[in-house]
Amino acid sequence: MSRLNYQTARFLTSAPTLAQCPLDAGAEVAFAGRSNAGKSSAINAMTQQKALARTSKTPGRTQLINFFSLAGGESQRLVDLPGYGYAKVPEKVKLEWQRHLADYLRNRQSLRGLVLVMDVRHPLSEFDEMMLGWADEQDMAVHILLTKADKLKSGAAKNELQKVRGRLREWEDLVSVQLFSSLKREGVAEAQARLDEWLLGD
Ligand SMILES: Nc1nc2c(ncn2[C@@H]2O[C@H](COP(=O)(O)OP(=O)(O)O)[C@@H](O)[C@H]2O)c(=O)[nH]1
Ligand SMILES: [Mg+2]
Repeated sequence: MSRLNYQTARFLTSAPTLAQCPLDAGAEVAFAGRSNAGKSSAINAMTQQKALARTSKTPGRTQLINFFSLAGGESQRLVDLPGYGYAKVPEKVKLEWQRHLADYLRNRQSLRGLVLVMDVRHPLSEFDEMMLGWADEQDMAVHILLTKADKLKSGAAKNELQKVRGRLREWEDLVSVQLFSSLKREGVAEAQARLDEWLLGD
């Protein structure tokens, strides 16, 4: 059982830039991932809600930073960062997103950790590496969800997990990795336990 009740997550507000984010107090955890990796589905699975974060077959639409608060208060928040890497977005717009993302990751005081959502079949993309680079700069803890694990046989999924862990061994103090499936609701408790640590400050 998680200590925080993730089911109580409610939409708080959206912000296009760091300057428009809610008051930088309390604690928050941000979810990032390549468009279509399964980030919205992972947030919905973790909060046991069907449509808290929108899931979409036309990825890349959300360019806003979306905030959700837990337990009716504003002191613990989940943050849905804009998906990145959507090919049909013009280069200029992409660079603008990157700037806002970097600004948020570098300057948000209440940010306790980053959940990086990757499709288990295509982990550690160039964009994921960029996020890991920014997190490393800040000594920011990262928890990687290798999602859509249901798309692989169990042995193959475990193999991927070991491969990704191996490649990130250098950062094992800050980075943890797990398998996840929103469809099968696998890995939810493990991910919630990590968020508990961050949001409750232990
Ligand atoms: N099989 C399977 N499909 C998933 C899973 N998570 C997401 N998807 C599908 O992948 C697509 C993109 O998911 P979405 O959550 O919108 O991705 P986002 O763009 O990263 O927010 C949708 O069609 C989802 O139904 C999963 O764990 N298993
Ligand atoms: Mg999404």
